Amino acid sequence: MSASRPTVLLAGKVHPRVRQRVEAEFDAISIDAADAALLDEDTRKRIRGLAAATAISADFIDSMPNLEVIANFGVGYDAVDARHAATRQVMVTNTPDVLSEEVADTTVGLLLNTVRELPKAEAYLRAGKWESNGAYPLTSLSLRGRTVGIFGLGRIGLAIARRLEAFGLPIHYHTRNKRSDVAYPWHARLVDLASAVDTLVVIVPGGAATEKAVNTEVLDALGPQGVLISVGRGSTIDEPALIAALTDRRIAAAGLDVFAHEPHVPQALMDLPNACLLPHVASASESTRNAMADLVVDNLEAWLAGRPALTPVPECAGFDRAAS
Ligand code: A2R
Repeated sequence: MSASRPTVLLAGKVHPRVRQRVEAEFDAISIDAADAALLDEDTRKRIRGLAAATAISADFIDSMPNLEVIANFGVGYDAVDARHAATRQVMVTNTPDVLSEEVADTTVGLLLNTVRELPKAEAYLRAGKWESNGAYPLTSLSLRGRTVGIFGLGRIGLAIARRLEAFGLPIHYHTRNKRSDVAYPWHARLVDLASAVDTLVVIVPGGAATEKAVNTEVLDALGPQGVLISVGRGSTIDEPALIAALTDRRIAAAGLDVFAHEPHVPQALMDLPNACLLPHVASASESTRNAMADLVVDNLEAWLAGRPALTPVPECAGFDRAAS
């Protein structure tokens, strides 16, 4: 330990670039899980910064009396108790913007894969069936003629909307607050958005306010031609309700990159031919994950050097560095 180097805790499976930079720039300590029992009291008192790649509870925050900043890897920080951190004047940062375009690209790919069955068509070719059985069957679904509803028109939602607009598709959206900078029709209720469209893209944050928001009522409003694409958080979808709707063909298909209990994916979903499933890869390119890693460490560096955080979460946006 060096007196001039603040102590930073690496908790969970941190990205290698976060680890490398934190070890080079700070007095680094690593633990596999965010569990206070893994640290002795003296160590807990030394910790001023935390690079988080796992859930961070209020108790864990309280176990470190001199903690000043929690830098979350990812734009979604529902696993960090930011409200509690804020009451203790602990800054929480996330990694917005640097992943928006990548996630939007992946979302369009997932949508196309879901309606045009491209992964299945490739598997058909690789299995030699093109040669033995002839052409892959025509897909019952198409992107043509669809109307898209975006649930969550924030940074990523807007990047998705702009792409799908270029595909010639009308866009509607639902958020709590109507945006004044877009002309897309806004729906005050999610169920009304689902009724107005046949393709629903879910890109809201996780947490209590959105938990199981996409339920039976919303899926039935989407209807039998409906396609659900979920790229925000698995907690936002009522998974059993979705499985039932796909099984009964009350909606046509779903493309999912996120799940309620990752990395577990219910067998019932895996068995469904009308579900297109990805292992939470929307932002998972080397370049985008490196940019996220850099933003994590840049936030730690800034805050621990007495400068404002680069990307504070809204709960901590008003913190005055000089006052904390
Ligand atoms: O509701 P608003 O006006 O705050 O709009 C935000 C919307 N949103 C919601 N809409 C309906 N009901 C809610 N309870 C609700 N909570 C939030 O989601 C806004 O339009 C959007 C979030 O946008 P951003 O904060 O810019 O987040 P970003 O960067 O687009 O990422 C979204 C999520 C992350 O939280 C991760 O879970 C995932 O994408 O990667």
